[in-house]
Amino acid sequence: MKLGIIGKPQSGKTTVFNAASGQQEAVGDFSQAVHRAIIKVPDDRVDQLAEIVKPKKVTYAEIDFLDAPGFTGKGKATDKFELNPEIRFMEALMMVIDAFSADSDPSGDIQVLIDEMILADMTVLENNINKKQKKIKVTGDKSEVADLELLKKCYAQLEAEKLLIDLDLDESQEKSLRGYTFLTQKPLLIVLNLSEDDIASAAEIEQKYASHVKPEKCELVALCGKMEAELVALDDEEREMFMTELGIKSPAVERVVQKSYALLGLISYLTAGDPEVRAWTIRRGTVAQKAAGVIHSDIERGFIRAEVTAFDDYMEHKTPAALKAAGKSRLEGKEYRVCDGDVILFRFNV
Ligand SMILES: Nc1nc2c(ncn2[C@@H]2O[C@H](COP(=O)(O)OP(=O)(O)O)[C@@H](O)[C@H]2O)c(=O)[nH]1
Ligand SMILES: [Mg+2]
Repeated sequence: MKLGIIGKPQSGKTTVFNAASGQQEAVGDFSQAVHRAIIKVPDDRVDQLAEIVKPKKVTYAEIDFLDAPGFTGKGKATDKFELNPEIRFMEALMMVIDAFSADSDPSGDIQVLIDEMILADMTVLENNINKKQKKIKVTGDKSEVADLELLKKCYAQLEAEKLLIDLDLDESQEKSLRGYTFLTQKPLLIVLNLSEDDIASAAEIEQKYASHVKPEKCELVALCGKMEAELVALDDEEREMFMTELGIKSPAVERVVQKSYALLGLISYLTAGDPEVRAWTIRRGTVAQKAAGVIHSDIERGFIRAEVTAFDDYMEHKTPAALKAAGKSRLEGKEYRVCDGDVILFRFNV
């Protein structure tokens, strides 16, 4: 999964990036430096499974994380407005909002950034609507008309200050829009970057902004990026002590990762082989044959069946033989919808 950070300059993007990735990139400067990292998705189930199987290798699900500045924070295009093109290829966006400085205005900033996203998408649409209109005029190609209508519908949506993700589209429409990589069509995770003094009231602050939350479209987390970045730089023992002192159970970045997962409708299934215990990322509702393709296209192509065990059953019976004896390991066909936490062994033939 690819997650890109956006936000006003000095809102704490790089700070949150550091906190989530364990990197130590310079913060507080106005450089337009681009940072990237791969984050492991913390998953208790992977750890527990590894304790039983004792594999040579343990692999968690991963998120590609990109900190690429480019928003003006003014809600409008300027001469300098230059969006990093990579941001367009992210599957979801994380919007970091300054809620720490004395004169912060989180609601205002959220609106300003959404305006900027809308504007960027309208620019792309204008260009493409013009091109298509010319093409239809010159070639008389009627097959492009439906596409043109769709682009116009998108434009009207944005003109009404609404997001493309809120449009009701059928599958073929979704598909024909995909190539434009519109910003407002991406799921959005809003991170309210709190001051140290507000850490204890993070939950209430999230409640206060709950109106922004739309399932599978927009999520919101409140955290203190600065404290989180300090936390991740400590060793395990120090971190435990520090967290107890502050009265927090787990670093907020773990919740960030989990919320981004939920936002994209992602789940993990697990494999528990001899060399490796591993979590694999799929979209909720993915069928077994497609899920196998995440491991290797050969397994998808040569799919025979999936031997599936629920995670809790695996923990109870512990070995494939015991699972079979207890009837807790089932054979599923290619149309089986994989569940979060399923432990799967694929049988295939190529
Ligand atoms: N008090 C406080 N300051 C923060 C927090 N997050 C970032 N800052 C400060 O805000 C400034 C800008 O941070 P930076 O991450 O570089 O912002 P960016 O321009 O969005 O990447 C730095 O001086 C940070 O130390 C926070 O959670 N609390
Ligand atoms: Mg930065």
